[in-house]
Amino acid sequence: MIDFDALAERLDSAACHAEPLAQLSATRAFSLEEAYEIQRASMERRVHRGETMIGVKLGFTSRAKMIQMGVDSLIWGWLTDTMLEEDGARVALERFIHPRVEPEVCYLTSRDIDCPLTALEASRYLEAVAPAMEIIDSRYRDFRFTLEDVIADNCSSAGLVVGPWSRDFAHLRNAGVIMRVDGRIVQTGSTAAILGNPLRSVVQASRLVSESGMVLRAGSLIMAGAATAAHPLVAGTHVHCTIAGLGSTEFTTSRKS
Ligand code: OOG
Ligand code: MG
Repeated sequence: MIDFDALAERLDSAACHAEPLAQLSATRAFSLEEAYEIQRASMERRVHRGETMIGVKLGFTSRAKMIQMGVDSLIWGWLTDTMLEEDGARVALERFIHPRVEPEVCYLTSRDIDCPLTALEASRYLEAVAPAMEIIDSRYRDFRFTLEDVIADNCSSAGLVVGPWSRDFAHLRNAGVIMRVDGRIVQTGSTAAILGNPLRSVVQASRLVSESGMVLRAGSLIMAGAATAAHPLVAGTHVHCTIAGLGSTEFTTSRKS
């Protein structure tokens, strides 16, 4: 039997102390189902500490991300309140191990989701959409992992910044995405890179959450997954992401102390 709590504790402690650890799968292989059990146990630790669940994130919804990380399946994890940064925030990097940033689309739900939705239904469960960036930070050494490892590690979730909300869902099918660091373009792409249309991430989130017997409460965030590969985050820089027709979001990283 796998001791889910013990493995969750190791990942949680790596996150709390910003200390990388070896891939869990190097010691003992485990299945995808077991990986989600470890993820769930690590989320329970966070909730026990007082963190609140604010939504879910999808990962590997774009080819660019799958290629960058060498994996080929959609994954999902949880977002908590301590991960959320204000738009325009100054983000301290000390709490991360080797953070990266990636441009995303974030949805806000208007109703509880407890069953798989079709694309047509999905938009009726949405309140708003916003340009966003995710800060990912693998707890594994060298940012290297198997699919099972990264799922256990709550899909590298570490932070997110969400821009202004709007209700313009339709044109997001193929909107240009530009991410800049200190004014220099570091990634460009299209929201079409996210499952062909980021609304499909809502469909997938509804399926994954309901299949695991959970409910995504009204007012939750759904991070649709990165439109491009991720970019390393360094101290003392300004990071800006624009999605055509939707708006932009930004943050700065504090200088090394
Ligand atoms: C896993 C998380 C993937 C995305 O948007 O595709 C992800 C990772 O790359 O470490 O968040
Ligand atoms: Mg992401």
